[in-house]
Amino acid sequence: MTIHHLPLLTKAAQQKLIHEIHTLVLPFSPLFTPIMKSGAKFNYQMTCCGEIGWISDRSGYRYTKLHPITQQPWASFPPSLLIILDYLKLQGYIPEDYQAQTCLINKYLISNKLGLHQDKDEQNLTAPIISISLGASGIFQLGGMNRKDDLQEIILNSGDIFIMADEDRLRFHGFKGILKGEKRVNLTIRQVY
Ligand code: MD3
Ligand code: FE
Repeated sequence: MTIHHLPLLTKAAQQKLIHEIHTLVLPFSPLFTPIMKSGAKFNYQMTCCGEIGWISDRSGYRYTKLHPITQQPWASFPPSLLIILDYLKLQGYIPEDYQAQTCLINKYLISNKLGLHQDKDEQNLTAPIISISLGASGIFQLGGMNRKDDLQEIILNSGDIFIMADEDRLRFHGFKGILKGEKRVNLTIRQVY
């Protein structure tokens, strides 16, 4: 098993990160509601920062260099995020040569959820995935390699960093909903290629 669940960020660090997202990311790469190939809307809003970003629209899921609405490059990683990544490297949680190419920002309100899925739109399926939870606590579901495998429920609290590597990188997972509070922001950092 190569999963780390670290209650790492202090309240001050969480606030700093949220402030940077509000001032350095969202004005340039605004939140939007992705849609599926079918035309059905996802149940939450999202955006990205970094050299590329994950999007979903009527053409399907993919990584793009431009924000789908502004048609501009995605905002840069905010400084706090770069510092967190350096710390995770220094502590050996992620490899020294890890290249954080994108950070997906998902914003959930009460009753928003994300169905069970695998993350496999990336060319590189061996680089770890790093998730940072901010705001309301929520219930995360972690399954196995098959959709029908038993699900484990894990509470993600504000400031938690969750790292999936090696064989756990391809486990089914989803977000069941907010447990306490009104809005949750999840940052998912990936090396895509
Ligand atoms: C476990 N996001 O963006 S983050 C996603 O709460 C996504 O927004 C969820 O799943 C959210 O793709 C969960 C934690 C997470 C991310 C990727 C994983 C857990 C994972 C990949 C494999 C296993
Ligand atoms: Fe996922």
